[in-house]
Amino acid sequence: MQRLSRGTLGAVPATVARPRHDPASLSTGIVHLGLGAFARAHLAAYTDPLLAADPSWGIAGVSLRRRDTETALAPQDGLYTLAERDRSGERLAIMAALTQVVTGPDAALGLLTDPATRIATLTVTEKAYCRDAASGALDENDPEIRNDLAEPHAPRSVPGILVEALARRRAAGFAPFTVLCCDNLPSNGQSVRAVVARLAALRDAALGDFVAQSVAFPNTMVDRIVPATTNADRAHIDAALGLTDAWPVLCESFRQWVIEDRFPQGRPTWEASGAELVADVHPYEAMKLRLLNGAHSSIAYLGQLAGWETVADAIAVPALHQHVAALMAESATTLRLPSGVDPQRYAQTLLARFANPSLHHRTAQIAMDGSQKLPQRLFAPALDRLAAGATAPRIALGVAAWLRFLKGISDNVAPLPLDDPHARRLRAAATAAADAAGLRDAIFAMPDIVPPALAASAGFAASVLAALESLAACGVATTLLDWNEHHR
Ligand code: CS2
Repeated sequence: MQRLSRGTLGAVPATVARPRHDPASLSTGIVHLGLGAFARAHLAAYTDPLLAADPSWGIAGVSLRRRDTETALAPQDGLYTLAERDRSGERLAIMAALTQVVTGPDAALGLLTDPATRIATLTVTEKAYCRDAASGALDENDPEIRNDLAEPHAPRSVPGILVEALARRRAAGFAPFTVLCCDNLPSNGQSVRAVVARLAALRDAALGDFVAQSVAFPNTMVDRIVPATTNADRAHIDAALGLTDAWPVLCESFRQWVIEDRFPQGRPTWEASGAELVADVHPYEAMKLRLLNGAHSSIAYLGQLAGWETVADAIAVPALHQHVAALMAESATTLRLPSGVDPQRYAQTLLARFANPSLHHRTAQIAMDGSQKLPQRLFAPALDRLAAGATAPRIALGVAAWLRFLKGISDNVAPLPLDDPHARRLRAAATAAADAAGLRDAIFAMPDIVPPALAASAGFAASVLAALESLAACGVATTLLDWNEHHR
């Protein structure tokens, strides 16, 4: 079979949507760091239809470490298939928004210092920002950050690469690019600004002031469920195309992008693709992180313990469905909702999206990097509930499931691998704990992960302990029934 590429685009069947622009006409206006499946299903999908009108917003994609994306997509001229799946079926489209696909910090610096680059977009996952997860401050002890302070011109971390690129542009008299974080961090623009400005200031006070004053870091809320591509997906797409596509991306048809409109160097007209450009992203972002992602993480840990492989498998269990709905209702009380949004409708839509049977979104995928995700997904709404004098039993169950997951043994005594930047420390503490209280106390004593104010709440600690003891004694299924009966 021939490979998908510019030269074979003509062979793509008419049932597959093709780009309306000539891929060869593009120039690079955006440099994207972290070219994973999510960015290819979200940023690229919003940008692709705009390129016929303005080909100067092509995206150069950079993978910072692994060469596998470049190996897959460079021979395809950056083209790949996007498959949107829902209950009504599957729609395929060839995406042609990438001008090039490269690997490594040097390649990133080369692109970021090109004066034609006006926006640097990022989906590098939470841990790549080298933040202290609980406080959000730059982790100055992170080995990569120490490296980037010692060798500022050969950076390895994401903050280090951004600082060095901004410093080189400043020295050359080029305007800085806008930094658009598309990761699920709280106040993501502000959060990234804090770590980048701090690292710049540690290098040189004037550079720190420049980053803080002259670089725009708009906040955004990004949303689309994009499971990792499997070999079965590849085979399916190849058969549909009649061409080989080494790395297609599958996703749900739903998508949402809310962006703070602050782009001093201009931006694509993303609103023409359905993005919402607003003055204040926070209400959208908190709603999404606490309701969608908070539910996702809870489902992931409960699902891993119970042996539910995918989100759809888990949400099909009535007791879990009921628990997730109650969890969303609990967390929703902490939100300042965006105007015009009905939280119940939003929650219903989420439950329907989770039930999408064609996505095969694995609970193991979502369970990764819990130490980086739970602060904004579960700990923050729990703290807000406590501050309002309320309890948080549904959130406590998700936290307990995570704690038990850290021990690495499912209800059926299957091993559960731990993929987390703090895996060694977390697993060691969880394994050493003699009982449920010891497990909770050991992890709650890590202030860079669990906010001390939450750990110090006797009521929350008691809820977590009750959930942990129930999970240990009766497993996930019975605990859910019990929670649904006792925490209405
Ligand atoms: C998920 C997210 O893997 C995870 O942690 O919760 O990737 C989620 O699918 C997206 O944020 C949906 O927009």
